[in-house]
Amino acid sequence: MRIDIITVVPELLVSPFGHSMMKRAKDRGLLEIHTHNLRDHTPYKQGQVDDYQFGGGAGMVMMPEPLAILLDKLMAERTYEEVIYMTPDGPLFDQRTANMLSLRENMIIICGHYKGIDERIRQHYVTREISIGDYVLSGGELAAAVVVDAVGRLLPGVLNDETSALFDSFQDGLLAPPVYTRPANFRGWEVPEVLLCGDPKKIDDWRYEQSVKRTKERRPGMTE
Ligand code: 6GU
Repeated sequence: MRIDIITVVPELLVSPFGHSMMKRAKDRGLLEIHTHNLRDHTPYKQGQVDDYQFGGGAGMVMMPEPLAILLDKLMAERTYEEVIYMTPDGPLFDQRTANMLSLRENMIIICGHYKGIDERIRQHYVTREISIGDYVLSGGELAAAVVVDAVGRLLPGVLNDETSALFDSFQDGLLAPPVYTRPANFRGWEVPEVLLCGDPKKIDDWRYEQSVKRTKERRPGMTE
């Protein structure tokens, strides 16, 4: 999978992709991430990429021209399956969307800043908008990192135990059950006995019960 990220703060995207799962995905050639500094593509002086909004009001808007220039350049090099705009007013990101995006060959992700990007870019280039939750971040970069992580870990060969994504919270519409490791007795706090009984059916049943209980308590509405 190839992901091109358009940003005015490329520094924000260095660290999230340099470690652990994302590093493994890149090292194994399963995921290629290209970040593009929008300021390198503006026709305006001094790297200007934003301007005051028509109609007045506080806050700057990202101008259409630098974005269109960079998008045209990328789209002339290959066909992209998605042009995603990260924005708090987009549809909420969830596991279903992550699963779907993990099947794409490539995508462009635009990170907004200030008051966002000129509406005409949304109308004429963007194929999908994503918010990661109902709160406002100062820019789309951290949100893009969340999406890339959630999608990247689903690529075949990224997880060490390939089956483990199948048992993630949300994959079956339920939250994951509690997990325990050694020691069985830590400061007098015991691991549930059923996990030590060696009967896979009993253990599966217990985990399922716990998942349902957790989901009802923490995500009422998700089980209905
Ligand atoms: Cl995608 N961008 C920004 N700036 N804030 C957000 C967001 C995105 N998702 C939630 N808050």
